[in-house]
Parts: sequence; structure tokens; C-alpha cells
Amino acid sequence: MALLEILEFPDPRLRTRAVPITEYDDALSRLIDDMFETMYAAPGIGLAASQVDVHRQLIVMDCSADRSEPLVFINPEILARDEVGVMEEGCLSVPGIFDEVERAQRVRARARDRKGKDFECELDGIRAVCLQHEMDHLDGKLFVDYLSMLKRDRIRRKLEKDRRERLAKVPAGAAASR
Ligand code: GNR
Ligand code: NI
Repeated sequence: MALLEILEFPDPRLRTRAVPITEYDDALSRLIDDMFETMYAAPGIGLAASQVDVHRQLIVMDCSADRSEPLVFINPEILARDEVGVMEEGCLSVPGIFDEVERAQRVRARARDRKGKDFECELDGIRAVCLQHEMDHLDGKLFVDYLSMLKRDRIRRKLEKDRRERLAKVPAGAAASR
């Protein structure tokens, strides 16, 4: 198992469109395990492969309070959405920023599991919101795209400043990732 580096806004690689997965092999299973480890360590309730610079249609999620509900969505599709509402969102790729986004609070989805088996499920509340947030990542979209340009620019400048300060503090060569 391994912790993966999470890309941060405004990294242009986060804008890449993910392609469908066609091979359900050991390498895919290892990537899924590494994404769960990375998500749990962060900690987060979801992680899209796009965030770890793998541009394939793969999402891991666990929205349970005790981290006992690992879910894998490969090549996901939303079949139906219902009950639009507002929820406060955050994103591991936009650290420290939280704001309200309007989305369906109930979705019916179809996807494949790590073995390639088709399944359908009904999600509501945070699970429905999280799946839509993750599917946006696969399309190269971030929750800050729903905010005003003014807010997005302010967030971009703050994260660029945070990143500069972080890099200045770490001795050359010691950083795991730049
Ligand atoms: O950890 C996360 N929390 C969260 C809270 C509200 C709505 C969406 C999310 S997803 C986020 C992890 C993440 O960035 N996934 O892409
Ligand atoms: Ni996110």
C-alpha cells in the first residue's frame, strides 16, 4: 500500500477528462487500495482518481461515521436525480476552503465494482452529494467552479500563497512532492 500525492487547485492536471476503465486487473485493485489509504489518511470521505493524477473513471468513497463503508465506483453514471438542496462542501484538492453548493440530494447511480461487475444503487444526503462531487472531478470540474469568479480567484490566490510558503519552509530535496 502507498500514500498517493493529491493534486491541488489550480493545478491544470485537475482539468483532465477521465477515460473509462476497461481492464479489471491486479494493478487496478492495487490503485483502489492505495486510493482508500490516501483518502482515509487525508482524511476525506471520497477521492477521485483524477486527484491523484490518474485520469480514469474511478472513485472511492466512505461517508460513514466510523469509516466502515468503503464504496468503489468505476465508470459511474447517474440514472436519476431528485431533491435539489444546498450543502457545505470541501475538497482535498482545495484544502481549507468550504462553501455551499447546490446539488441533487438523492441520486440513482449505475457503476462497476473492482471486479468489473455492474451494480445500481440509490444514495441520499452526503453520499449523493459526494458521488456528484467525485464525478465532477472525473470531468475535470471542481466545486469552486460553482462559486463566483471573484471567490474562485480569491481562493486561487490564497492556495498559491499557501503553497509558496509551504515550499519555502521545507529544505531543498526533503519535500515528498512539489
Ligand atoms: O472529504 C471530502 N468532504 C466532502 C464534503 C462535502 C462534500 C464533498 C466532499 S468530498 C471531500 C473529499 C474530496 O475532495 N473528494 O473529491
Ligand atoms: Ni474533491
